[in-house]
Amino acid sequence: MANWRSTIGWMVLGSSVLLAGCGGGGGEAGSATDATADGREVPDALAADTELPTLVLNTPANLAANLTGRIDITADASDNVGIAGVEFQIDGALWGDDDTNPPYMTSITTSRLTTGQHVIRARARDTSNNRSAWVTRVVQFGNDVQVPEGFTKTALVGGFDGATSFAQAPDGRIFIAQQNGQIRVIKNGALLPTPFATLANVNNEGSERGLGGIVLHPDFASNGWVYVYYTTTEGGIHNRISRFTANGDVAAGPPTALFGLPTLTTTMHNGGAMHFGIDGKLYVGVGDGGLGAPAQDRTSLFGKMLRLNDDATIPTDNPYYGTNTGNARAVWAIGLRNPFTFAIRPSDGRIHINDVGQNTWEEIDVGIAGANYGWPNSEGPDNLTAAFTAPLFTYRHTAATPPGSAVGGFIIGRCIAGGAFYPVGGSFPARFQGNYFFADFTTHEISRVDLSNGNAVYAFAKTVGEPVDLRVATDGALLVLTRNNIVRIAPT
Ligand SMILES: [Ca+2]
Ligand SMILES: [Ca+2]
Repeated sequence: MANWRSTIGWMVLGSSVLLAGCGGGGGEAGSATDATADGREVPDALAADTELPTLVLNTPANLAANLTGRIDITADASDNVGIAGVEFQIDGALWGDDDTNPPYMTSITTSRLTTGQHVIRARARDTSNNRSAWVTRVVQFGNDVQVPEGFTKTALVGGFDGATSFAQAPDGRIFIAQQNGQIRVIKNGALLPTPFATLANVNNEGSERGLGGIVLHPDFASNGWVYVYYTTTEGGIHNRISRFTANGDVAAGPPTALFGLPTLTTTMHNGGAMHFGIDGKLYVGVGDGGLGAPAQDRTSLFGKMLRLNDDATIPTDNPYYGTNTGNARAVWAIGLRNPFTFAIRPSDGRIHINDVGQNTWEEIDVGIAGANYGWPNSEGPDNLTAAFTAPLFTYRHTAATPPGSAVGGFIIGRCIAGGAFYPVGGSFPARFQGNYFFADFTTHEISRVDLSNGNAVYAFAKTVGEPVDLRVATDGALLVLTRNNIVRIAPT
């Protein structure tokens, strides 16, 4: 059927190409020659063809859902002179060679790519190498495919009790934070029986309090510093950043408390993610504590990204250093609900903040000093004003009507948790490099943002367990931390 439509389409368009070649069909052949400025006439063949070709993508339909089996991607193209070929892309990468003969088409067996959203594009090229704009179709593949063709997914290490965050040392060891306050170490692929440390006086009431974040100092190999973010009962229940020093595979002693956050009044939205920027500063995601409004108060530490020196003193170039006082001088960006995870791109320091949503939307925000991401006045694309920095990408909690038609397309979830930039030069194929990967705790899906193709988002993988964190490992694999194990995804 698809081929038939394409063929008929070409026949119609082929006629129009002929008509165009005949000077509009008037028989006058008026375009056979053109006058130059000095009155000489030159044949058309020597005049540059600057008119772009056009393309119509016939199948699949935009927002086609639950596609299974083999699907045809079919297009018609037309041009004032002639079509040289049509290029097809799937998820931002060329799919096969140019089709140089009508009917223009390619096909894909849907089971080759992960179940979920994919983006199909086509454009035409004329005989003078002019190209049409890309024509895009956002579609959803069905089946039950959990990694794309060419990748394998393996359960690396399990046995964790409520994991929340992880970090990898340059020597390959992986440090796991458990919500109950225990820090575990994976060495040579095995979970060591003796914990690195067990925090005293941890409060892990509700589903969100407890040990929520762990990060290693950039010079960990020489100083052994391990930072944790956890809810302590000491001095009133509040979140705290403390620092251990490693002695081999265990902590040398109790941690040093470095930075205290305000007393908590609910168990919700504790944040806890920590990473070092390429500026050597410690960035910290702090939730709104279930309170909402303080996220808009730049003098409150709730609902913020903080920026600290590695000894938890406050950098004097922070955006509110001069206007805030005390610990509030650490505020770096405001208007967040629960930035439970974020990521920093090693190549240039770009920051993506994953802010967990309340009513309708999950969002990825680009980290900017002094930015206001809107919460609780704004969530996702709703109620944005000029005062708020809009998300880079946002996806709904429930499907739109029709499915895929709202911002975020077919990506659905209720709790964004885990983000990682895949580096250029890593072991993944080129089309995955430079992408930003993020996970959703509730759907177990891992998607990727194609930053070089208009931030299009494609389904990448799905795990059995609930993802809480993502990391690109030292060997180039993508590691997914779930509540009870680490899943390793890498090219076969
Ligand atoms: Ca042309
Ligand atoms: Ca927002």
